[in-house]
Amino acid sequence: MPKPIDDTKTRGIHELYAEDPTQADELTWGREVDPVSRRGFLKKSSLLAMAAAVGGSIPFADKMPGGLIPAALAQSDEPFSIEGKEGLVVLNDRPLNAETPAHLLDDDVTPAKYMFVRNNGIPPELQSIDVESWTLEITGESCNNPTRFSIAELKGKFKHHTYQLTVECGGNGRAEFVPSASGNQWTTGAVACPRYTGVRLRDVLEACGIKDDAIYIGYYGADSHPSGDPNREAISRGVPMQKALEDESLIAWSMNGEDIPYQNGYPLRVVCGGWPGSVSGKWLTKIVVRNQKHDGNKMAAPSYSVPKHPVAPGTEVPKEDFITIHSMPIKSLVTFPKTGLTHDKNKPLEVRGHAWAGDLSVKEVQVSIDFGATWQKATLKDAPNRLAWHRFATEVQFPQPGYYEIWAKATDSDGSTQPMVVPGWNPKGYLNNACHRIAVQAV
Ligand SMILES: Nc1nc2c(c(=O)[nH]1)N[C@H]1C(S)=C(S)[C@@H](COP(=O)(O)O)O[C@H]1N2
Ligand SMILES: [Mo]
Repeated sequence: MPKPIDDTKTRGIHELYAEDPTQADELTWGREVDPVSRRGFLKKSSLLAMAAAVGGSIPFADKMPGGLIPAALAQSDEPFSIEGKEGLVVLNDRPLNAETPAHLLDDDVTPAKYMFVRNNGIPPELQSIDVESWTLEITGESCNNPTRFSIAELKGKFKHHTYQLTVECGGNGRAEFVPSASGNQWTTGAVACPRYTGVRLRDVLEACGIKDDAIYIGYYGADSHPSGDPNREAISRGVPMQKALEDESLIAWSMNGEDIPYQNGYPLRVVCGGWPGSVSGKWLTKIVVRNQKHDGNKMAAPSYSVPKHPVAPGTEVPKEDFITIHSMPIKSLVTFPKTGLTHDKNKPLEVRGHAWAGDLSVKEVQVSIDFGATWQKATLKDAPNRLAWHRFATEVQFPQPGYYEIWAKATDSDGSTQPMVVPGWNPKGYLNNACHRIAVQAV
């Protein structure tokens, strides 16, 4: 047996076993330790440090094989990263969901690598995606001439349009609701505003003939339901005809002048900016024109729906009392500086970010450094086009050293302003547009 552990000395658990050769021989884990990786942690540091790292003493420490990576560290210490999306915080890996820290959203146009990923199911395998043979079918009971287009045909037959479009998950900000709502615990990073190129949904639908009774469209994608059941879609949502026929509603094959990233829907996606991201179907294979509200997976309440009337936190809401979310509410994000900055109090500090307002535009952004007691107006740029976010910027000056918070508050063109506190609790935790706050130390 190994000797009793003396955790006051700086020596690794592996060394404890090394004093007993019989025991050590059985320790295959121990021999696989890579000294330069975080696994080396166990070799080089004391049991005390390991206990601190896992958040408590380890009563059975003497039974732990040398080099064993405590599960607590294996899970948290080695951040899982998505190819091409380094820097995103993974909230769930089955299905994959990852958000972008606020300071990585500072670009006017969100780079592909910083666009969040929200998957409801299992994407089609990348190797199985063949752009040449990919087709989009336009059909449904309210489509006169159901047609199947290759991507080359879409590109050849219809005029190309490029718009910068805000895509925000309806559940962005969910993490702040109390009582908490199930689902990805998004903080602030399920939003992006890249530039999409494609053809107008309207042009394609009109070419196929829209019947007079058409009221809704629905999309289908090539991803599969997490259960693997081929008869269930991962998600199949849509928008009322009026939204589908807007100039900015696109069937896009390109993002920022390149192929759409695999996780964001390569090779083809719908983009309807300003509405919950869930209406912008990825890996697009089919659009149906409907004479009723589309009834695909996640169209029905409580998915992407909120109570018709305000409810007390924790209330159980009957299905018939929900309405489907349409335009997203006014919101803003401070993207510079990064929260936690230490700043020389004698110098002004530039503060900047973005504000967006669903189908509306942004009228004003204000910034506060005194917990909302006073506000200063930021400079606000026009959006490059409808449904794109606006850039805001200002300078703040700290009166004395100490801890400050920078708060940003936007107002939309209808006069609605972001709330200071988490707004209307709802069962699924949608539409949290509370003011974003970041921390700064002035020295
Ligand atoms: N086919 C398909 N389309 C989809 C989804 C999906 O899981 N499958 N997720 C939706 C949701 S809920 C959101 S918020 C956006 C996210 O887009 P992104 O992953 O490109 O950021 O895609 C939407 N379109
Ligand atoms: Mo979403």
